[in-house]
Amino acid sequence: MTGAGVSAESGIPTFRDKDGTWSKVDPMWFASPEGFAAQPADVTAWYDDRRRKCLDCAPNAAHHALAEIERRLADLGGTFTLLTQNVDRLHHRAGSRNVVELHGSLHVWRCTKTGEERDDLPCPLPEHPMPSPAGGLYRPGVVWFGEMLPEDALRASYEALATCDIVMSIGTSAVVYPAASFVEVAMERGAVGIEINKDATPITDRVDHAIPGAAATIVPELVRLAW
Ligand code: BV8
Repeated sequence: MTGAGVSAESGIPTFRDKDGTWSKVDPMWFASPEGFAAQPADVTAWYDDRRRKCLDCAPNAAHHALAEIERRLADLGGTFTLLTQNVDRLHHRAGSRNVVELHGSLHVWRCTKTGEERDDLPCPLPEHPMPSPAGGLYRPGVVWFGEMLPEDALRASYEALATCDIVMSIGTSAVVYPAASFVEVAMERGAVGIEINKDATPITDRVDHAIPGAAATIVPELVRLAW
């Protein structure tokens, strides 16, 4: 499972590190249905700006190494499921195939009236907020606080957690639920738990192997040592 720390070395600010994405706005308000309802223009502009920055960034060595793990395990008849809290799609751009977007994507916009989703809207949007043809607005296609995660993403997650031999938590502060519970869900049934993160988190003392450091350094090293 990955978090914003995996994209940090691509130049995308994390959420909770100092100068992070959320040091500039109140996340519990901006990343919430109530915030969008009260300030649709500001919230739309904030997400549109983050989307533009993502498009200007490239996957880093951690993204590429995770895509390589998926390929190598497939060659051995194994499976690798990449659960990501990230909304930047850098894993897809690095070649990962079996990606589960737990919190949606900055590249998707959803009509508030019909639920229709688009990932082809111009960047930047011509106006904030962006009206939809059905007479609603296009809202960011991400999961806000207080919103359920997509059912298919939750199902794929719990299927992977129920069968994996190894569960890795990479670049996440492990504070946002239900994703923050995933490592322990897998470990409780016998998976080996590994954390790769710059700072200690609430799961650091609970995993089998806690490896402090930068994802773009450690994940490629993991691949080199394993193969
Ligand atoms: C839900 C999308 C049903 C939008 C985001 C149970 C207990 C307590 C609370 C709850 C609970 N269940 C639900 C809740 C409420 C809430 C929640 O968890 N609140 C927390 C804050 C306590 N959860 C929800 O509302 C979820 N919905 O469960 O529905 C429900 C609802 C209400 C009540 C009950 C049940 C929805 C959660 C999704 C919210 N949406 N974002 C957007 O992106 O704008 S969350 C946001 O945080 C992002 O998605 C982000 O991915 C996620 C986690 O952050 P991280 O990725 O971990 O990033 P962070 O900056 O925090 O950490 C980066 C880490 O990387 C750091 O540790 C750093 O050391 C490290 N790092 C930095 N650089 C590097 C590095 N590591 C390695 N290498 C580096 N180079």
